[in-house]
Amino acid sequence: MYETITYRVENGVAWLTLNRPDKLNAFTSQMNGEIKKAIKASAESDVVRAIIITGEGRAFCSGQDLSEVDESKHLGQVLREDYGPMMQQISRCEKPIIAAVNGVAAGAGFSLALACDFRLISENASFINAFVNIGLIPDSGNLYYLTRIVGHAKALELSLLGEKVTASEAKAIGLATKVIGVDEWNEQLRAFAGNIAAKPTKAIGLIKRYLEATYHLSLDEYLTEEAEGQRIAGLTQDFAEGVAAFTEKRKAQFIGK
Ligand code: T3D
Repeated sequence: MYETITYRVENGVAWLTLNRPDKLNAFTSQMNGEIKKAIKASAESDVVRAIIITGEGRAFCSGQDLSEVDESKHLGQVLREDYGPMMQQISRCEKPIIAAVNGVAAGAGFSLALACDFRLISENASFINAFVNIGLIPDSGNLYYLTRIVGHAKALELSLLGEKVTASEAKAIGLATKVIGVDEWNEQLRAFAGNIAAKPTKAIGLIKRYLEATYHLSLDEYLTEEAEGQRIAGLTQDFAEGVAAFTEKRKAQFIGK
């Protein structure tokens, strides 16, 4: 079913592992399609409440496979047909998505990590906005997210210099949610994903949607939209459970509905 990634669901968490370690998990068109298929399956699943994207071997993802050039398409077409839809799918997914950055994330691999909701990074991880090193501009939503995450000046610096950002630098500039030691990697990743998967999933989806809307709407428009979002949240079983648990002074057991 999948050849360039592996996909499994464990305890409400979908694990998407990019699986071309010899090429540092560089994107081929096939891998691009399989990631989108797995994200769609996770988004539509009744049991999945959090998604982890990670890489096999020593890298997270080295971006577009530079040995696979489709002569029949120009790069704009590749972005419109392959990468753009992936970034839209991640943005519109109403479940939390964690980039578990186990090693280097370069080019569109960096963009993929930026588009996710959290970046848990190994102490061995690094980021490279490698596009400028081969004469391209950062793509796949890279500048859109990078500016929001680290601010204009830092985004410009990383994009123009194309140099390696170490894990500790990434943490210092706000790129990483958390830096995890190699020995604790699996345990901490599972704990983080388990914690977010146990939260009220519908509310999380709405928070993602409305936070994004703040960038496009006027305050008046936003307040109207926000009221609709809260109407929806207020109808969930998790809201009823949250209030009951508070009143009864116990921990809430959310079911994601
Ligand atoms: O269609 C379009 O092109 C538009 C879309 C563009 C989106 C993009 O992502 S453009 C940016 C593409 N990515 C890059 O430019 C990064 C290229 N890779 C690197 O700069 C370095 O490999 C790294 C800094 C990521 C890691 O360096 P290092 O020294 O740890 O490893 P390495 O020795 O360079 O790589 C190991 C192997 O992976 C090597 O193969 P070999 O010699 O052992 O057979 C290398 O060729 C291969 N590899 C690494 N990255 C890619 C790759 N092969 C194909 N494509 C790659 N992106």
